[in-house]
Amino acid sequence: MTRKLSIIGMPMDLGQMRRGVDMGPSAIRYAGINERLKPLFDEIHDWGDIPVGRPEVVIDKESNLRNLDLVAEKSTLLAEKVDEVVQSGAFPLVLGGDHSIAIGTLAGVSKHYKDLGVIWYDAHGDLNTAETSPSGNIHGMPLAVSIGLGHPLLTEIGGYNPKVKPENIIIIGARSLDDGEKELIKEKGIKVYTMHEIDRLGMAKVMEETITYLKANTDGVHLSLDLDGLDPSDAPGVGTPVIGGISYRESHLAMEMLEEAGIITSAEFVEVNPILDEKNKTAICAVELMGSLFGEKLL
Ligand code: NNH
Ligand code: MN
Ligand code: MN
Ligand code: MN
Repeated sequence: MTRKLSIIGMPMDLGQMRRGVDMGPSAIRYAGINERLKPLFDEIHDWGDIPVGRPEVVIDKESNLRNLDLVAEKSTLLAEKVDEVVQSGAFPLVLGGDHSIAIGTLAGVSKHYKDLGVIWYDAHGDLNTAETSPSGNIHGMPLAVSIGLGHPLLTEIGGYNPKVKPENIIIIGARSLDDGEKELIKEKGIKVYTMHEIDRLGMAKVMEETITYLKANTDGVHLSLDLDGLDPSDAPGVGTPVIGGISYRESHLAMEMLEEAGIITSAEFVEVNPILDEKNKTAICAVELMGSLFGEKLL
């Protein structure tokens, strides 16, 4: 079977307030994604960017959902493209953009699976709703949207809802959870490996458990990797850095174990903000992690 990769850029910064993350796809391409992944696939097609433009930001104080209409509109475009890519038999790799882009990615991917698993690699839970969000920023909400919680303009993208079952989600790297998110995690029984578990068990054990669980319970797995899951010393170019994160080496191990297990069926790398970065370090880190995820070997 020919191994095909489709790259889709989603230059959207509307899910939060720090502009610059819209340049993430450019920064990741500049870091050499195409050349790096070329030896690992039979075919790579880079579709370029979904047209997001640079619309004026709108703050809807009443709904506590910043840029709701625009995020919904642009996410729908992404969902359609991702859907098309999955149908074509290629692996969809989406480059962000802030994490609100996951709403569109999951809307495009999840209809192709009965039981989609999600690995949410992030310092944050992204499980807020308008009611619990401290910021009104939609990039703090995509995982809640994927389980059907949030504004219908977001949860209904793609015409079906929910996209993911709470029991099919595993969050890795959490160390900054809002009160409402903590409650939701308990209420829905969402599995979370916080930094505490990663320190205590080690990344190898965390990934073994994650892989065993997802293999047994899902028929496809989406990896949503927020670069702020890593420690800011390894990935400084992110809008909301949180100290005490997953290391560069632990992250490579995680990607290598996922590759060995062969369970990942779609992926996105988000929150790369070159304006806040140091010599494109974070985009380079993203590309290196992709190398491990798609089968680059040390020897
Ligand atoms: N939890 C905060 C919020 O809802 C921060 C979310 N920021 C992120 N998430 N970068 O990954 O606004
Ligand atoms: Mn996130
Ligand atoms: Mn985050
Ligand atoms: Mn490696």
